[in-house]
Amino acid sequence: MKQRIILNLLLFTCLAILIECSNNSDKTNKNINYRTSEISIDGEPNEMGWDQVDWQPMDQTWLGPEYNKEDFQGRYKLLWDEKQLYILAEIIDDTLIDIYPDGLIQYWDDDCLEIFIDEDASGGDHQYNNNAFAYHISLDNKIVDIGPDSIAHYYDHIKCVRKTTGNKSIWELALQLYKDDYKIGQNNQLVILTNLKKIGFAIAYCDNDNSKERENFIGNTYVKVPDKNRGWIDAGVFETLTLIK
Ligand SMILES: [Ca+2]
Ligand SMILES: [Ca+2]
Ligand SMILES: [Ca+2]
Ligand SMILES: [Ca+2]
Repeated sequence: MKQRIILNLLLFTCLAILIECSNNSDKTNKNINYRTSEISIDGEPNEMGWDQVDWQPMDQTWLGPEYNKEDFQGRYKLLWDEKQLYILAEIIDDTLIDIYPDGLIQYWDDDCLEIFIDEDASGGDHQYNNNAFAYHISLDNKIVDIGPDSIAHYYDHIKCVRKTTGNKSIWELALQLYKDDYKIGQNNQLVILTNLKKIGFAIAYCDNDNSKERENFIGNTYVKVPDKNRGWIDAGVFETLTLIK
């Protein structure tokens, strides 16, 4: 009897460890490959470069109740070259809505793709500074983040083309990186990317189908703390990725 209790305890411990490991995707040992072909930002992922990298899942619920596969499915790929990071996102969403036409008002409550980038993988607070950026990309291609003045601003750091067929959208993006001393309206120096450079990265989708506020917020990375909607404040929840040539 005693042996059976010990065995059960051991099994339970192993199971708990396995669940923790599967939830907590390795945030430090992921790589981004250098593009093996030119990437044309046209919403058509027909480049050889995209074929040669694997899809990564967007399946971590940051906000909202459970959802089904008709409501949302998301996955993404990444590539880089010296001047930009390339992002391909495939989103299945049953209803696309843009109920707040002013791009600077409640933009997170419309369907939008969100890209989080921390140029030097420093982690830390970025709510009202440029230690990291949280770009919201709307269905009509407006790129918005909150600036150090705590006001939402448009940015031109991302070129994005979305093509939607039925319930599937392909978002193809090229993103330029800037240092934490970035200043709105000034002549900022683009960061030149290099082999083995580490960056902080996360991607998420705000899914709204027929509500005043977004119904779900689904990201790519497991957030340990109970408040999982931390990406727009804390770059410490991003994944650290290494650029590999
Ligand atoms: Ca393309
Ligand atoms: Ca949906
Ligand atoms: Ca930083
Ligand atoms: Ca939607």
